[in-house]
Amino acid sequence: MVITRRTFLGRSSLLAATLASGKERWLKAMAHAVPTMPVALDVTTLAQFVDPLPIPEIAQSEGQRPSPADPKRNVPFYRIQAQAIATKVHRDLPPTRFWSFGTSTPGPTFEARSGEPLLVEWVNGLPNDHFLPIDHTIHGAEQDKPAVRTVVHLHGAKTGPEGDGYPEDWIVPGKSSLYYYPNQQEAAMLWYHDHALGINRLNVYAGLFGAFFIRDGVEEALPLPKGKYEVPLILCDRFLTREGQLLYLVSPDPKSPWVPEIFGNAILVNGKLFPYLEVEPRRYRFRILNASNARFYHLSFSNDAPFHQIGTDQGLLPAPVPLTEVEIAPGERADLVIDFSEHRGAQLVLMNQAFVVMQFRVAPGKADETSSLPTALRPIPKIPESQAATTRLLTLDEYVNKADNPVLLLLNASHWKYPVTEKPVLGSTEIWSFVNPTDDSHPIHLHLVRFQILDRQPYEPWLFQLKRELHFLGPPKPPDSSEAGWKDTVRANPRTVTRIIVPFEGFTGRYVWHCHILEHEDNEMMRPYEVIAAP
Ligand SMILES: [Cu+2]
Repeated sequence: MVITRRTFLGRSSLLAATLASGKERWLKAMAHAVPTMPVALDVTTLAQFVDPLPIPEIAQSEGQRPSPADPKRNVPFYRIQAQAIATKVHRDLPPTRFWSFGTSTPGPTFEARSGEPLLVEWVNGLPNDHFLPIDHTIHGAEQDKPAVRTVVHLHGAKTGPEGDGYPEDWIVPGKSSLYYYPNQQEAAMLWYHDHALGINRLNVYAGLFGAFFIRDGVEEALPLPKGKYEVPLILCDRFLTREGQLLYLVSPDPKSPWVPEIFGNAILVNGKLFPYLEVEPRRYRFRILNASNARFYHLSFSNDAPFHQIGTDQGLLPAPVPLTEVEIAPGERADLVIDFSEHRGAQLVLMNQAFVVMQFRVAPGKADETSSLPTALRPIPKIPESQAATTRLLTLDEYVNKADNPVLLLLNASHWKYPVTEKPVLGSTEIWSFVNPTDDSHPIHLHLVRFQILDRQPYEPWLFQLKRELHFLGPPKPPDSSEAGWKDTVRANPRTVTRIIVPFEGFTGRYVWHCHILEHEDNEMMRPYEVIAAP
């Protein structure tokens, strides 16, 4: 008999956080799930590098509207509609049905400038029925809720709470929301995506996301590759049916189809499977976004070509970091510079461990090189720990059923609906310590703010479980140099305490923090928090 999440909740104590291996459980669950599923397409049977890499179009404004912050001032107005589309992910597959913002997935890329606000009317033009499996036992997705709901969050944006895309602020087909983005922040690659409570994983899997760049003078003064030499690479993994349609896996329990994680075998780059990009033998800047539901990428070139990481979630690093592999968790961004002049006439394959991602075809001969790699990028003043007014110890909790399958994930053992417990004061700085007893790395994202990673330290989970005492098993490890900049998403690694230091700036109001594995987030690994005014 399969124990559903609901029966589990009826029988079990919520204190029974598990330490068993998440991946093993997932494989077990999949072994049961497979017979009930259509067979996924084996993408290795497809020809590789037959489609050029698409570049999402730039979002175009539809005139000006008065700013809600200052009605005497007009700001650019955009109107973006979520809608059903069909588009080819590969030359040899029929068009795939997606839900997208605009006419492509990823949706159009916003080009914004720091300090120059804009307005977006997000329109829900989707059909009334969902085409992916809703789990009505999930909080916020109960049978009485409309099947199709969207709300847009601009990940990484310092935005007022009314425009942040609170998960309960969803709208149904035929409705729209007008959101104001002040863009009072430094140059960075942000991204917009659906955030609807209880079905976020399905809406993002369906294709509802896109990139949003903020530019500023500091970055533009640097001699980095620009224009056509700066390319977004938006990664997501999917399963496809043999007919080339999106396949979202389900559990063996038809009443509760939620699965703990999805790792698709088809890695799409800007919406294409195994694309190629023709490049000149010179430097390029690649803005990489992991828009996958659950997959962590470990990207490298087939020939181990070196490259530099110059930025992370919230903008430039203090200095370029030489690498041959970059790790990027769901929600994270990596800003890379690679010099193809050392690979004239060669074909480089970007790999995710054993998976082929895409190909770069380097032209022979010589190219005009107008860029260089500065030794210093942008100063990042380190926030001293002494500046923190409060330290919060926050647990990441995973609950399993008798078959050892995860059935629920919580932050600090608290459901979404529990009263708000994290109430930082506007203008204050806090340390948040994520205590992770699980065997999964959880990418934790806080809305509104940017933060710095202090350190990660292994600890003994059982002792913490029993006595709530932290016994460390090794010294604290500072963040890697490739994540030693401003972040908005942090990998909270297994059996580790991960500490971040967060200035709460910008706005008061209700926001959320959550795990960016979307299956976790939907199944309650998300909590509201509230920035309050200083007394
Ligand atoms: Cu998680």
